Amino acid sequence: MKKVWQIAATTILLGDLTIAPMTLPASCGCSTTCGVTSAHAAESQTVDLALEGLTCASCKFAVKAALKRLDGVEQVDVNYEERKATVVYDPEKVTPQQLVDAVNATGFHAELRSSADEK
Ligand SMILES: [Cu+2]
Repeated sequence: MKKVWQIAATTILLGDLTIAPMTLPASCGCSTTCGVTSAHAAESQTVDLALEGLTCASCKFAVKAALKRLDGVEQVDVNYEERKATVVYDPEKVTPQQLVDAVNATGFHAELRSSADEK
């Protein structure tokens, strides 16, 4: 009976890993903090962008589309009233500066806002 439970636990653990355990340490830059068993899908970060140039409520869809087009962007929320975009992204694929550049390329203006101390 005990053995059955152990097998089940091992299966669940492997199921959480999106990258094979063998390849993880090589591509992982944070082995000291996360260890090999942590799933790297959970490493997403959130950043807030202050937006300028939005003239109507539908401008936010243009900003949102520009951000979503980037590889590594997982979630985008644009708040027209607050002139703010909240972006969940994979820091291994895209940088906050690239997010800003993508918005600026559409004709709007974005600036990084520190969201770390708002948590
Ligand atoms: Cu508009």
